[in-house]
Amino acid sequence: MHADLFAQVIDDDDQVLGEQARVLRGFAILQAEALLSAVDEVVAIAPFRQLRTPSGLMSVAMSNCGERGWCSDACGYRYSATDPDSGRAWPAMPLSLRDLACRAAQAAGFPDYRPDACLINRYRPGTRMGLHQDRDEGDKIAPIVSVSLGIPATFLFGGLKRNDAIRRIEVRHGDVAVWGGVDRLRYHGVATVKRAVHPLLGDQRINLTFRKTR
Ligand code: MD3
Ligand code: FE
Repeated sequence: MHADLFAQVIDDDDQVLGEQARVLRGFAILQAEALLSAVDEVVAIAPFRQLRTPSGLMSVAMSNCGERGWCSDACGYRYSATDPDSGRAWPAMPLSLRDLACRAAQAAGFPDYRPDACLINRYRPGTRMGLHQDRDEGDKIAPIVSVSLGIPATFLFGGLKRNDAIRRIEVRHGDVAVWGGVDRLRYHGVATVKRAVHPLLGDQRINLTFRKTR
């Protein structure tokens, strides 16, 4: 058990994906259980739901915390200060989540990170996220920080144009990806998640993405 944990923390070097894009292997592993309790508190107030987009229902289930949350319906995408399902403000961003995101951003070369939103994505085997850019945020230079928890997945990591070559990056429980600056608008996605079981999350993968939306 502890041998495996060390293997993940030490053996796998941090991965440089671009000039300003990194995967910090195992960066969140020691905080994972605290992060998941914080997520439980958020989703007790703002439950996971599958959003509709102009192109159909998403297979990923989502929630948000922070000042604003990412929303989608048949009309399009936007950030909203309120949860459209409850009409109330999104739950505040728990300090444990915010602190982890800021430390990861700093470790990847982005000091003074001030995320105002955290999108929480839940994947089950068979779930995927198609290739897209994150461009609904007002700030397109500040990094996005992504924390992977639970069963593994494959990030699809492309370029600034949809047709650029795509690298496949395996991400596991505790890995944190940070991309900002010149790499901020790269196309990316998540390949269909394979069947697996994780001791803390069963057949789920939870991904947290921290954003600066204004
Ligand atoms: C971009 N979520 O919610 S970011 C999203 O796993 C979203 O749920 C992904 O894309 C998820 O908008 C996490 C995937 C990713 C990874 C590395 C990147 C995007 C990247 C590196 C550079 C640019
Ligand atoms: Fe994205």
